[in-house]
Amino acid sequence: MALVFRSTSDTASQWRAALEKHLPGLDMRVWPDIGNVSEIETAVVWRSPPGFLASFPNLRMIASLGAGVDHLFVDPTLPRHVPIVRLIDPYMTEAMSEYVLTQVLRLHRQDLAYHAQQREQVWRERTQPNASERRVGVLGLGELGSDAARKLVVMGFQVAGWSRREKRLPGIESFHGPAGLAAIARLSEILVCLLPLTRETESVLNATLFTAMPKGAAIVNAARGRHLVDDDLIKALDSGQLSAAVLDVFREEPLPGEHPFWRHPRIVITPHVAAATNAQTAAVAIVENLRRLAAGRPLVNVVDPDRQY
Ligand code: NDP
Ligand code: OXD
Repeated sequence: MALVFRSTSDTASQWRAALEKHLPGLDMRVWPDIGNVSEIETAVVWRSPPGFLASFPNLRMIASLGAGVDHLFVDPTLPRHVPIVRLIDPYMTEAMSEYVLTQVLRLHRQDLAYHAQQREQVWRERTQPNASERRVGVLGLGELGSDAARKLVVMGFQVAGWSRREKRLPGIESFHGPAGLAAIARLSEILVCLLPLTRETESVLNATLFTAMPKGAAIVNAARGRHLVDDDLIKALDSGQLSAAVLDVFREEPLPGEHPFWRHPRIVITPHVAAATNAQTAAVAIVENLRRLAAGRPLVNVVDPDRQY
């Protein structure tokens, strides 16, 4: 069974070493040296161009090199009969929770405002609530969102979460469905987005949501750039409706030099690093599915193509 590997980052040699550690003798072909396309049965990809996956007539599994699979659904020729598996890696989950905790604590402790004061050499104490007085909302209670929400509870925050289906998680006030979105927005002083990008969640971070949030609230978007309506964010920050935004993901990446986010004093930018894929640990999840495929056993972490996540 030959495997084709194609990524936008230069990680093929790390992946070869990581996969061969578990599967010595693996026939891994790195694009563009892929040989006979009819020999390819599995594809391990990140942002492959439209048409690439459809070029393998005997494909039996598509594995995403990330947790998100929106990069696959933008391809109109995506072979719909081939199962898609996504990455669920405890290492990545921990990394995302570290990011969320870091950014929520920064916002909670008014780090941006103190940075601005430092630049102006202003010595002024700001009113500081405790975590137990701060309400944090998490959009998306999946692998990543539920871990981050749980750790925010441990930090003492009042935590609420939003999912598609109803959920019960200890210590977390849970909302679901379209009506639940307005409810969680109303109470979230800090709102973290960890949703998959689907036709239902695109542009969910918009003017209506920002208006529903408490005045002076802040957002953290570590999911996808297309969850956010960029102009709506700028307007909400400039009007004071929102006080700050931490953004790890953008509609266009790298973020173009002329984009107003770069220079906005109340926007913090990180370059899509919240939870980078780690070949060593992620290979374990991919190998598990390669073994299952070879043995004719059901795959795990399979994406529902209708839901797009
Ligand atoms: P999961 O599929 O495990 O979880 C998705 C969650 O979103 C679920 O709780 C799901 O609800 C909820 N959801 C989906 N659609 C809706 C909707 N229409 N309304 C309300 N809730 C909805 O995904 P992960 O937690 O593994 O990953 C989330 C995203 O994080 C990825 O898709 C990716 O885009 C992003 N990501 C970003 C990284 C970065 O470095 N910045 C790194 C890794 C991932 P339900 O539970 O009911 O199904
Ligand atoms: C992912 C990502 O989806 O890194 O894994 O964005």
